[in-house]
Amino acid sequence: MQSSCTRGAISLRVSQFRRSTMALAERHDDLVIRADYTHDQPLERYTAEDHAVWRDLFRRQAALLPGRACDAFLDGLKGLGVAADGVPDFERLSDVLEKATGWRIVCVPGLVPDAIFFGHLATRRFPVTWWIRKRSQLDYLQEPDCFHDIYGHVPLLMNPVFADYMQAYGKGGLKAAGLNALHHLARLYWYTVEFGLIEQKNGDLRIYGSGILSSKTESVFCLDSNAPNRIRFDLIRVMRTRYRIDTFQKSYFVIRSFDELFDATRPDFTPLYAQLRDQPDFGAADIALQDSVITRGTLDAKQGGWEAATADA
Ligand code: HBI
Ligand code: FE
Repeated sequence: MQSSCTRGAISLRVSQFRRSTMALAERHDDLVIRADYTHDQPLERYTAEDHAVWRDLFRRQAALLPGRACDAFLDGLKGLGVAADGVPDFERLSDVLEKATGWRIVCVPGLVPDAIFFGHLATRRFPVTWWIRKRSQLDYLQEPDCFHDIYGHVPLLMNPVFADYMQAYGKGGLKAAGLNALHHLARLYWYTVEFGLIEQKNGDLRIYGSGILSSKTESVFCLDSNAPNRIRFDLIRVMRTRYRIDTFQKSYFVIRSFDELFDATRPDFTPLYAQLRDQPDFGAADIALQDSVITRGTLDAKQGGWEAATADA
């Protein structure tokens, strides 16, 4: 089944984390990893094939995303100067990013524990996985790799409002962990940072979620298919909604601007978590009575035939 390339990133559970760190232990046997899980980017380890995989992934997305990705992403990508030619040097990108919004990239071996992840975001450091997928995994991969992390996430960190939202999310994560509410906050991350859509001023729907931006098939599906729901973003609604990691999304939530997102998440979430404790979850495909629906999806199991039709395109 085709799906976006990083579904495992956010659905991290302890067991999954152990499994992925064990796999990583073999891959990263002799890297010197610091207490905050960062290490130097081992630039010398990228093979010609690794660079070729980057190039192919980059070119595919570059052909698809004009007119589909939001302007802030396209501007950020251009501003960063990430090129098609191969896996970039994270330090060089960090220098450009830091001048724009004060963020830096830190290099990590893969998924890191929640507290570590949030700690980095809270201090404006974005953890980026050093390695890149194999050619056999071009379209599907459970863990984040450097193509997802750099191409999907970093361009939007060039946008000042989005940059502040990500830092606030990190601070919120540290707090949510103490309040036993991490699953609610993980849903917010999933439906915004990873799989969010935005309505631009001219009414066009565009992509800003990194899980979509780094996936060839989902970048088309999320806008063109009649299978999924597209629903206006509402903070509580999103935090009540379960998500699927094994298929294209059943529902996308649409913001009007990054300011809307940042403003919605500015208040203290402590009373919201108390409120959420008494409310049942929505399934990933459900429409709620109070939803402002932009498109109601057909939700048919074959996703409108779309997925099968384009899997190998
Ligand atoms: N670690 N490297 C990395 N990347 C992530 O996206 C990530 C992580 N650890 C935890 C995590 N995401 C999520 O569990 C939270 O956003 C909820
Ligand atoms: Fe991600």
